[in-house]
Amino acid sequence: MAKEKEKNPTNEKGPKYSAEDIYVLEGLEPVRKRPGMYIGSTGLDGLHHLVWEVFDNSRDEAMAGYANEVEVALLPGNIVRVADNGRGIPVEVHKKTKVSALETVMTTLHAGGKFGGESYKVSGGLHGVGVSVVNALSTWLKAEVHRDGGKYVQEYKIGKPQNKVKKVASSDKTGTIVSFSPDPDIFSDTKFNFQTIVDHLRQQAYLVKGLKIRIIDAREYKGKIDDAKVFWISDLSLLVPSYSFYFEGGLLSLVKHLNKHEDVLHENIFYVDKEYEGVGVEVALQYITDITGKEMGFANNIYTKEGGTHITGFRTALTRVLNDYAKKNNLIKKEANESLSGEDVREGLTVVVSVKLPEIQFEGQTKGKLGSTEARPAVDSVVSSALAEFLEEHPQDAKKIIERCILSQKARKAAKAARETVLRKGVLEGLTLPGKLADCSSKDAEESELYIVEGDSAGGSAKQGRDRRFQAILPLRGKILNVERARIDKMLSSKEIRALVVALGTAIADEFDISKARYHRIIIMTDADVDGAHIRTLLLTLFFRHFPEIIEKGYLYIAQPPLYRIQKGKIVKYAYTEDDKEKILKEMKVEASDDENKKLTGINIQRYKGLGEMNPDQLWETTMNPQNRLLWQVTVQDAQEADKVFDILMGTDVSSRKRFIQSHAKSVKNLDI
Ligand code: 0RA
Repeated sequence: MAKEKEKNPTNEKGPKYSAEDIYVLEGLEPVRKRPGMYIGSTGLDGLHHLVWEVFDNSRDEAMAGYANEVEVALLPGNIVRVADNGRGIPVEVHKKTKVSALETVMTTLHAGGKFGGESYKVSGGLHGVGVSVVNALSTWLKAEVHRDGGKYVQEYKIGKPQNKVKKVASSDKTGTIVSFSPDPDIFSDTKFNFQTIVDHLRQQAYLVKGLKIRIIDAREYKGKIDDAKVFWISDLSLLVPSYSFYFEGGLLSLVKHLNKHEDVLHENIFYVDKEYEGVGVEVALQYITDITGKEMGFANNIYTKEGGTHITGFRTALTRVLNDYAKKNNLIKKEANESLSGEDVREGLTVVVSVKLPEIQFEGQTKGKLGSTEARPAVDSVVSSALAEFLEEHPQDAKKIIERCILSQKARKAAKAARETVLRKGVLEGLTLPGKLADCSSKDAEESELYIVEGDSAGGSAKQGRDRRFQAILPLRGKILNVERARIDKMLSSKEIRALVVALGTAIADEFDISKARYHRIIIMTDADVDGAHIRTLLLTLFFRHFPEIIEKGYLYIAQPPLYRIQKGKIVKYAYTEDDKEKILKEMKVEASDDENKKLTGINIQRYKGLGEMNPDQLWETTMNPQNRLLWQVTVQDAQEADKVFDILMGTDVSSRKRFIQSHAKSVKNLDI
């Protein structure tokens, strides 16, 4: 998402105020002038930021121990309504400003949360800017406070109060309800994405254990919604989409959820939630048998995708505690270089680390990295003692974990040795070009093309149909590609992949040299079906992981074979998409028909099921001849995407693989993977 370019002249996080200055009124005009500075962007990210901002205030009230329920409802008229059962924002008239505290909070920049000073004030990170910013960017906002036996209401338009805070009814409840409608003059798109909201709030529910979060999508509800009558929208029992999240176990529940479809190595999940010198530290972890784990960090409930000091503290503690335990129990030898490395102890680990800090600092390219130095010793200390205790109390689990780490270490050592052997200078270069490769006669890489073709039969057609001057063909059998992608030695133990690496000419890993590439066009040619998509995904992943420069240079392509051959008399046309087919048929003056492979008014439509069905001439004509062919240049993003779906396609979780293939079958056909 594009971020605003302007920089705040005084401070990264906004103008700096001391505690006394907070009562100096500042209008909301700066917010409307430079919304991006306060909410990141005026696109969809910024729009949803409004919801997070209002939600965060209610969530903080819950974290301070005063609320346990928050309800977020999308209402007709593009209204978002957030209700909590906390203390209610104070409404009494403020000494200095002579206006209601509620009005001050709603109309003053940076006034949010400055009242309850001693409470755990954790919102604020990148954009914890206060609800007044939401008010400034809304055409309409209504604040409703239930406290001291009354219900108090104030409404605003573009941040300006429309009435004094007034008591409109008596109430036996306490809490705050904020409803707002985003200003279309500010946002390029004001349509909220329900799924985005659900996903974000589910994550928040894991991060704040014991908090009940309800999300209701009543935007399409046709009847009247009289929300003044109820505190919770759910009391109206509307038949609309809704979700409820409540996780008693906090991060323990999250790790359980993340490992739901995994084969777990040990039953007990390690969990700790403790404070250390003013820093809250919550950590949960569990190993899985697969090598791909997950490591997630949060700081003040904000996801830190680039890690930071909390993650560093965790890693240090994990490595030290596991080594100490292993040595103490004679599971590894005490002398040096038997120690488990950080990589050894993190293989197959699912862990979530969440810290709560009174002051928070972010750094890194996208401000996704925690910089606060106090998080590191806090997490290190809390995890060190709690994890040591966990291992003592669960010797069975401990044994499995250490054994697994030792196995990772052995595999890593073996991989390193194998890699050194394989890569020993000259080994790959010394190999002759693979027998399966039908090379081109040109030695000029710039004009040379390598077709990587699925299957021997299609490979045969391609060899016959090609222009041998500049086109080389390497047939690959897909199944053999199905190897462990993370390990270079295992990968190179596949004859097929070794052949590919030798053909490419670039070598691999430390020896990789793009200038030695033998072809500047490397073209993946697979069938337009699910198997073809699978093999293409494997190859994309292989290039993404081990030959990223080839992709960056723009050398990698995907061939697009036609789906149909359409013939009328002497005219033959090829359709590469369903749209193409419609167009061609229209030109040939027939309506599209489902009656494929039948002659309709002298028109013959042949559907290609695989490359193998094409004779060499047709393959040349449709897919290899530079004059006619359609090539898709692979971008790093395409490959990254493939790498992501790789786990789904190759992982042990058969049901999600099936679901993926079913839901993507169509796009796979269009190479839209
Ligand atoms: C400061 C003080 C008090 C309540 C709140 C803030 C508060 C703010 C929001 C925003 C959304 N929901 C909220 N709930 C509470 C109360 C101080 C007191 O009563 O002593």
